[in-house]
Amino acid sequence: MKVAVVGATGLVGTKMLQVLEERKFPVTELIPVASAKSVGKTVHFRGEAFRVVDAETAIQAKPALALFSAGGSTSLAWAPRFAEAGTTVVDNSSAWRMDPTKKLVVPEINADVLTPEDKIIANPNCSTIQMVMVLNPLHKAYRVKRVVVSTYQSVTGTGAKAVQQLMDERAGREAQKVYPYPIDLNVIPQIDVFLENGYTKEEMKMVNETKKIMRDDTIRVTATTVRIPVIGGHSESVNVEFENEYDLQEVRRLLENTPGVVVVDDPASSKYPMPLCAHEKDEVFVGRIRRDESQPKSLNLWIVADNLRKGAATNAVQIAEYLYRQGWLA
Ligand code: 11C
Repeated sequence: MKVAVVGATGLVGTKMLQVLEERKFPVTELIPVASAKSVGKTVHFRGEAFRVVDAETAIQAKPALALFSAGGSTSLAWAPRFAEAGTTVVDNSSAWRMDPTKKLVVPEINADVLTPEDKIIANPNCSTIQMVMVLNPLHKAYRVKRVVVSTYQSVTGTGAKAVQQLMDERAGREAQKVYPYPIDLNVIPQIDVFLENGYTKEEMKMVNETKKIMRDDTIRVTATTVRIPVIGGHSESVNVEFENEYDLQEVRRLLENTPGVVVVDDPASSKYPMPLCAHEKDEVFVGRIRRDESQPKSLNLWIVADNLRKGAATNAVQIAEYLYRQGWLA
């Protein structure tokens, strides 16, 4: 199958190539696409070098699938053009996620919403994906009423320039600032732009995308999203209030039996999820599972995942695998 990767030279695009290769996705022809300044560069896939082309050239090649990770404005401009040419687009930007005509998919949770007619499919925000992977089985068992989440997010979520800022600051070199402040030895309680309600766009993504993926508008979410000087994964402190009483051992069993989720929770031997351990892993890790003793039917969790993998590239490729298994990729 002909597969285009749009934004192939970025952090997520590079990871998409890696994940397609690792998971042996049946790519017969790879078409790496990037902006004008990267056209002509090469990317590597299965040990071969591929020349980066522009979007127009890629459309003419009529790929069956295009994985997009090139930002919202590129997706708005180009995803419909690919779709018109018969390509199915899995888009990692925020452009289409809350469009009621587009599906927002975490395959383990709601792949069943997809149909052969879906030509532009949205991949959720990384911090939302790892949270709903853990919340969804608990919602089925006890009904989630309210979630209070604080995130500790890796600089890889911003992109290669942010990783460079952190590394330059750490090495004492002159750093080009992607963030408004130094990120090394700092914590920045702002991810993306502020909205009129005082929340950031990242925070409202967690509120709105959670309801859409879990198909329940009654779930109340409040979020504080924070950038920390870490690479390797996003971490989240999550407090959940349920409609129904739960049993702590059953919560553990439910999570242990959830595909894609790994419980790492042995406080006696200081075992809990950390970005250092989640880095380059496809699973979502959960630990520090404990009762919120301040109010009934409430639970505290600590959730960590590699934001470039399950939070982006792996989830997108899993959507593509689902479409392929259904026979919907022409
Ligand atoms: C971050 N979550 O860590 C963001 C990156 O809507 O796909 C992904 C933004 C998005 O900065």
